[in-house]
Amino acid sequence: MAVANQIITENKIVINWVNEIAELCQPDKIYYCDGSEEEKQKLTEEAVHLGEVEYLNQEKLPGCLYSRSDINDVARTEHLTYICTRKKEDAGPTNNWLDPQQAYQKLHDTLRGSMKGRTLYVVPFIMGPAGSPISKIGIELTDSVYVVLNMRIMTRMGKIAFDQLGDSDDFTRCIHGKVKLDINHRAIAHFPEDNTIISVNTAYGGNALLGKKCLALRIGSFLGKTQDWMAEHMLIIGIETPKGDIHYITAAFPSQCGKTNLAMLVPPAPLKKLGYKVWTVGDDIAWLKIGPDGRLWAINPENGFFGVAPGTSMKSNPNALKTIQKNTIFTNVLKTPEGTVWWEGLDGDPPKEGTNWKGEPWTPASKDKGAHPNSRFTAPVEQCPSVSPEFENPKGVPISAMIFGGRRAKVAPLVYETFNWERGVYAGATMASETTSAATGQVGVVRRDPMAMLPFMGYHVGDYWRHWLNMGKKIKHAPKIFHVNWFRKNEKGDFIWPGFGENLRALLWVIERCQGKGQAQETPIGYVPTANALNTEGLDLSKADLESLLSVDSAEWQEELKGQVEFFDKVGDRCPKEIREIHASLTKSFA
Ligand code: OXD
Ligand code: MN
Repeated sequence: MAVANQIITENKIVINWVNEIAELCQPDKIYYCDGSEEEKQKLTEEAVHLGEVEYLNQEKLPGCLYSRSDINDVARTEHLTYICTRKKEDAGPTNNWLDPQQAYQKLHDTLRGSMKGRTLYVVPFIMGPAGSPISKIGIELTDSVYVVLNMRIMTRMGKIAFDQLGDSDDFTRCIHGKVKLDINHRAIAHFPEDNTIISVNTAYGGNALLGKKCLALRIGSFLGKTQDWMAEHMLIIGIETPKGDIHYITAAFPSQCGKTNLAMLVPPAPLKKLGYKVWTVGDDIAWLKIGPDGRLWAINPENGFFGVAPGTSMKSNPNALKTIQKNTIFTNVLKTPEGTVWWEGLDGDPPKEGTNWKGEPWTPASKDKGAHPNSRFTAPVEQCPSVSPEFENPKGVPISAMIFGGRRAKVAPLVYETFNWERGVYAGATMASETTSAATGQVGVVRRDPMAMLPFMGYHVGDYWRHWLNMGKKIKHAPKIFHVNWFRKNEKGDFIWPGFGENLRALLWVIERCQGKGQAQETPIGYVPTANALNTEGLDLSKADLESLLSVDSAEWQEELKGQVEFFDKVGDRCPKEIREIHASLTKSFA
């Protein structure tokens, strides 16, 4: 097989593996990515030539590219995502399982000869800052130049990764083949026991940028269990107080609950005036490890944002809009005749015409949406105006608080502090979100999504909860664990809490509690702020609204507890006894 450039590593294990996969896939060429600027230019030209991307208006959006995916390949396909552990029971009841032997055979058959006429790109990458004791190396072999261009934004990609790897074999083997983008033969398969991922017949980011969900969460969570660390679906922010000290918080929310918005939060005017600032470390994934000081330290393994475009506006997320003005890849949004982009929910009037995500002519009168609801931007973290000065720190940042949250019209109060680590794990394990009518046609259907990891746990959910409980015993100075709910509604069905930047007000109480301050009242689920403990200056919020936001209603919680136990039954024998015990104790408290 011809190698199109220099082989930029001497690692024999890597070279042999690349050759083995090339032998199987039969590409015309093998290309080793070095991650340089020149290479970026060259690969962009190649991608334009192949029709995988188009240039946008380079005056208005310098360095920005546009891509449209196959219309059957626009989102993660959870039903085609597999955890291939040797024992079926180790994948657990929330994952699809395939026998590893059979899966390798089937996927190798799919890949055989599938890269004829194409180039096989070798993409070495680091998840996490270079040289970090928490970071990991992956190497993705892909026949998609779109994937390469995205990976170069989303990870520290190129020679830097080979340099960190040296001659070690400690890297995740990631194989991605577009094949025919055939949904009927699509599979995203994880082999946690072999540190290997194979993804075929897809090019959608969440399925094909293998560093993200596949490595950083599914394989990462498995490695974390065996190596005493944690891979979580969490944003990381630093909140700077007027005194200048910075408190770092991680937060897990299910999809569509505003994680990226919270990660880039702009303080509302009265809090900004007081001197509060928010720093962005990550918007989607946190890797957490116990530091020599006994605290939990976090890095963002990613180097870019792969954010949902629709709904991103100056109101919801001004920092995201500022981040994506250059060097960004837009996928499946609307393209205007002048080569700019648009999506539903962006500020201002829609363009008079454009080409929609399917490549069809579009006007505001069209029945179809201009941008696909899951259309995305891929942008470098370093371009974010609120990027934390600690973003590249190999040590990571020390975590004071961890937050779980869901979308609940009732039940969960605006914010509460759990009594201890175990109770915090319980709050995460029982996380739930209500579906919206837009998504399912049914309002208020509660879906359990433990720790927002339901589709991302690389092993049995019960063992994952056990790992959380074990970690609590090992962390000397564990973060406090909180739960938030920005989505409570009044009888009229309107949101009570204003949300967006105002969420900082609840986070300030969280920080106060970490400092042993912040007034609270005790309830069976934990400590809830007293009505005067939250800074509500300048908010249009009546006393009754505030009381309702902070209420913990016995009847609602009795119902909630019934729903929780249904999920524990599904988890089965491996549901930790501590979880069952807390459930029993809560049931008693609310009786
Ligand atoms: C997700 C994402 O699907 O971050 O959670 O893309
Ligand atoms: Mn996510």
